[in-house]
Formats: sequence, C-alpha cells, structure tokens
Amino acid sequence: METRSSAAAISMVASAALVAALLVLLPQATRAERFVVGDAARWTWGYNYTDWVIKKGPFFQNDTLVFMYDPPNATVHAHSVYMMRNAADYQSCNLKAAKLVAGVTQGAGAGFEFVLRKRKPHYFVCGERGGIHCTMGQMKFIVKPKSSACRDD
Ligand SMILES: [Cu+2]
Repeated sequence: METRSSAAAISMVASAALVAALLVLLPQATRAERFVVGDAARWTWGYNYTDWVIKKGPFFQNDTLVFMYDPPNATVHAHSVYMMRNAADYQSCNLKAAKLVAGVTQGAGAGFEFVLRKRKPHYFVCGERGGIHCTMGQMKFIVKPKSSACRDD
C-alpha cells in the first residue's frame, strides 16, 4: 500500500510538472502567424508566389497558410493545392507522385488552412490542367519552416 501511494504521489507531481511545462510552452504556440497565400491576389494564375515567400518569410513551425480560391464556375478557372514529394518533381511540375492537399472547392469562403507542422521543405503547387498552372502560371512555392524556438519577435 505504502509504495502504491508514493507511486501515485510521484505521478501527481509528474503531471503537475507536465501542466507547468505546457503553460510555459503555450504562449509560444499562440505566437504562430497566419498568412493568406498571395495576400490580396489569393491563390491564382500568374502571381509570383516565389517572390511572395521571400517577402513574407521567414516562416516558422505551426504558422498557418491559408489558400483562398473560388470554386470552379463558368468564368473562373479551377485551382487546387498539391504537395510535391521532392525538389525534382517540384522543378518540373511533375504531379505523378504529388499528394492532394486541397481540392478545387476547398479554397472557397474562408479558404483552406494548412498548418506548417514539420520542419521540412513543403513544395506547394496548383495541380490543375495537368501541371500547366504550375509551369506556366507560376502557381508554385517552397516553404521551409524554421523551428518555432527561433522566432525572435
Ligand atoms: Cu491553378
């Protein structure tokens, strides 16, 4: 019985420590920023997103990218968001191994939110018209989030 209650006490102390650690980490987590991709231009044909990334960066872990684009209709081209597997596929706009992130209707309204959880290069492209939006329309950019611990503001 004695050992059991001391084990319980230890686990209580441990969970209190965990809560304290989370409280310390929380303000940092809430400092994550939210970016509308392309700002007023949103996610569209012909905008230079590579320049946009340079202008807006650096990006940090847990920042959110918001992709906003109209669902397809008679006057608007459809757009989408895909993630390329590697730099070579990104360079050539080769969608064969790309992963769908957001379909043609998911950018409507408040847009589609993507949280940059991992500290790896994210190769975003529009996958419409067999990659033409990527090759000709400049609808592509790379974001490599830095550790949120490095945020200095
Ligand atoms: Cu597109």
